[in-house]
Amino acid sequence: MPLSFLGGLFGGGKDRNNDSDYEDKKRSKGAGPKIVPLAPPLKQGMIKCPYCFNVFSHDDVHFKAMTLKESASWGNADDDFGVEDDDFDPFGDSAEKEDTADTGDKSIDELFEEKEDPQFKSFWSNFANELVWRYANYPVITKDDTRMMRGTYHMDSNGFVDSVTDFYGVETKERICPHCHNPLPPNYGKYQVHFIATVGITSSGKTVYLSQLLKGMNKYMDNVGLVPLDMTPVNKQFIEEHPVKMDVPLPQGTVPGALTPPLFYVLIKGGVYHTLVFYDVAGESCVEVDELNKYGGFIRNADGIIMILDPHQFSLINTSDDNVIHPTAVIQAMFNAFLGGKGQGQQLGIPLALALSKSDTLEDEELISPNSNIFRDLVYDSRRKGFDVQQYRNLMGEVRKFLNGMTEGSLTINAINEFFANTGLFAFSALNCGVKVEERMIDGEMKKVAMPVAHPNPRRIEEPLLWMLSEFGIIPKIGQPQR
Ligand SMILES: Nc1nc2c(ncn2[C@@H]2O[C@H](COP(=O)(O)OP(=O)(O)OP(=O)(O)O)[C@@H](O)[C@H]2O)c(=O)[nH]1
Ligand SMILES: [Mg+2]
Ligand SMILES: [Zn+2]
Repeated sequence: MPLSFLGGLFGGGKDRNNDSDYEDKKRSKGAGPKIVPLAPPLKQGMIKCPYCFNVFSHDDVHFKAMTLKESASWGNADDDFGVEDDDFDPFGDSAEKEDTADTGDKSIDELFEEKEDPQFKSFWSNFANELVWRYANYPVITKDDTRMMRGTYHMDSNGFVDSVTDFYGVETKERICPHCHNPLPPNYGKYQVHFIATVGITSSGKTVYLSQLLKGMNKYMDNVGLVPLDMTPVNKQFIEEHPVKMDVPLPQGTVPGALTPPLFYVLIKGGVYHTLVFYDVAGESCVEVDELNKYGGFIRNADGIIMILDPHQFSLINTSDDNVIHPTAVIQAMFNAFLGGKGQGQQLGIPLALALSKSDTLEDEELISPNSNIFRDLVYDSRRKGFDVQQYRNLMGEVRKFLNGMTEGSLTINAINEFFANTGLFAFSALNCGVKVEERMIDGEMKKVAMPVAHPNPRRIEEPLLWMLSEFGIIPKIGQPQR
């Protein structure tokens, strides 16, 4: 079915290889490195799974049925397979489970019994966790097995497959990837999707950054003329599970080997819709070879990378000679993840934002003036909404000067410019307040926990994302605002 009517919903993605004169990017001229082009936007109606990254047509999705039939092997009729009714449904958009009439057709009933989903199980067997999803073991409907459904897949008013009615007359909107059977949020795949991976070594500040960014998303997007929509309750859950509040312990590090479920937003501007997907990759997974094999897909498929660097990582490198991970190792590892070690003479075209975290801790740093833009909030102009190039240029110059003042910092800048054709330099504080460390009993063990000593008030936290959105062509780049 032609999907031309989806046209207006897709963003007019621009040529992201364009050059401009303010970013810290290396120009590739003449015999310079070959820039690996950005993946072209998918054809309308094609979907890239946010978990396994396979690409398939919107009408090839599978569904989780909302009808369950009692199975002899799974206990009595009241047994909801360990799933409580009020259990969290991260991707919920479905009709409630209904008691359906007994058709007397045993073979059909059997198809609607709850059972382990091998594709879902196999995907999550690679990770230290499994998605908590109430429909994980519900029956799967595919268009190839017409016994399980009435008629054919239903489409929404844009011609996009969104639901199906099962054999018993119960409708489901729980779309799943036909390859890994992970849930696709409502409308996922309908608009152009941009994947953003947040990388950096352990404790660099990725999770605190994402939690604060998500918390302020409405404000940050409104400032640049975008309307953001949460696609799933997962975003809210992520903020709740990673609290950043006065006197509340900050998140403990992300469990190595675990996959944090992707975070989804729809951004709307002038009737054009885009989908953003954020990934919080655990620190270890950004450098260790075995881990990279597992997580490589999340980096390889990124349309943009936010690399977070704790500025104290540099002093740690200078004062310790054991297993400290150099920032250049992360940059190299990402480059290898993209090109499988065949990257000689090439540069990646995707935007890479190198962002110094915890800028509040730089306030006594002698390499940085107390009047630096690093310690100033972004100022917005309500008449011209977009990514402010002038304010960014001022900041970027200062971040570069700071980094170039240290050998490791200057190596880091050289490395990003060597491997990435389009880079930006940023600095933010997710807390902008002091942190106290205390011993607390957690899960029967005494652990050190850090707690903000005042109400956290992030500074310039949105700037790397706004730069990226301007690189994606979602918001314009604007000059100096009138003050
Ligand atoms: N002063 C200050 N400390 C911060 C800031 N952001 C994070 N931190 C500290 O850094 C610690 C680690 O932050 P996380 O966000 O958990 O780090 P991570 O990169 O997700 O680490 P992994 O999950 O282990 O990869 C926090 O517990 C805080 O103590 C900040 O903006 N300012
Ligand atoms: Mg983390
Ligand atoms: Zn998949």
